[in-house]
Amino acid sequence: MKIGIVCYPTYGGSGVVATELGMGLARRGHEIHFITYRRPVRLAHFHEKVFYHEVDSDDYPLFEYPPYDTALASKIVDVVKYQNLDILHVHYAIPHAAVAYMAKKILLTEGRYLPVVTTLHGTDITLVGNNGAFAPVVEFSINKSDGVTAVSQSLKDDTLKLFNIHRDIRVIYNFIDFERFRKTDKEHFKKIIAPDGERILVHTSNFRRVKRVEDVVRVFKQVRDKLPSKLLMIGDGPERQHAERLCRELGTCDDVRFLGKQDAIEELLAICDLFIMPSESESFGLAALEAMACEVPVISTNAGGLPEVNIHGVTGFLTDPGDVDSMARYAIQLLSDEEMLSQFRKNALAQAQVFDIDNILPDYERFYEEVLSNSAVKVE
Ligand code: GMT
Repeated sequence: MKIGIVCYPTYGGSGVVATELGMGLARRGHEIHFITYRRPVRLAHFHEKVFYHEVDSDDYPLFEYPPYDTALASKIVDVVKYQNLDILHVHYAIPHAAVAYMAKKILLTEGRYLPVVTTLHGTDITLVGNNGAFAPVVEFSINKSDGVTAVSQSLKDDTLKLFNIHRDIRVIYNFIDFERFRKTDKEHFKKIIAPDGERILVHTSNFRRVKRVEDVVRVFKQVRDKLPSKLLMIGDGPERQHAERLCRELGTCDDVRFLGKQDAIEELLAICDLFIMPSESESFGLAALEAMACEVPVISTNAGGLPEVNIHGVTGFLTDPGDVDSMARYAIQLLSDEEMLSQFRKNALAQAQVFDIDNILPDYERFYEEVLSNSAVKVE
């Protein structure tokens, strides 16, 4: 198949999933055309079946806000026509699903039907999408897509609850590539971070409010009061400065390292003992899955789709959002019991294997085929 992929090219989970999906589909013989405003961060290597089309929206003095949506729609029309795409897969509803609808309408005037698949990732529904500023367009463009997927059952349920949707939504989970995410021996590196054999806790995110990063610091403070330990904070975003300030207030700075954005996250996860994800809302929790694939158990909240990934008492523990004391209690329990920790590491890996890229990618292929066979040319 010739597949167009539209996504955010940044460090966000939706862009990561879109890029890994495209690369995986290319390895399976499909021709993939990424259409974005910048080369996606994980699109690092050349592949003969992968193409990248950059959207450039000209800066003109009249525009206070450059009309990106218009530029993207024009680019989609151009790529579909000249690369002869079979299907377009857009990731994150805003604005991609609406833009895809516009491109589809333009192509219809030329007698060409473009089947569009929209994948809902989380905040496009739970935080941003149901905000009055976007809701009518999100609802309309979900209903107008030829196929819609959600990354967890929880996100599907939320979508049906928050919007008036009269079409099916298929759950296709996030996935993990074990070629990259697996535990490797990084003992030398571990000695630098934890020279006296301290336990290593880790958090990775885009440090947005929804991630509750200050809870990570508070949990760590309680753990470190009981056990020699270190904390790695990976990623960057608006809440980072608050977390750093809190470290100073709590006197934990010597044991906390803010590493900023990192490309080789798997190398850092390889030395960690426990992943903390205290999110207020989380449709799936790809970062937790990446940790589990590297045999790192997870303490997370029970928000959104997290219980579909992290199994309480098996691969880690779940608490209500904001329940820092329970998170700390579970962390101390797990990190002070070598046998339990080792069992949880194995369980985490086994659960991560359910989401192996080789299991999930065929679901997308089958879904594309279904959508293609259901798509009939219709001019509205
Ligand atoms: O906030 C993020 O984690 C980024 C965000 C995105 O859309 O870029 O991630 C969402 O999509 C990921 C991939 O499907 C999911 O694994 C994350 O759980 C989801 N984030 C939230 O729901 C907050």
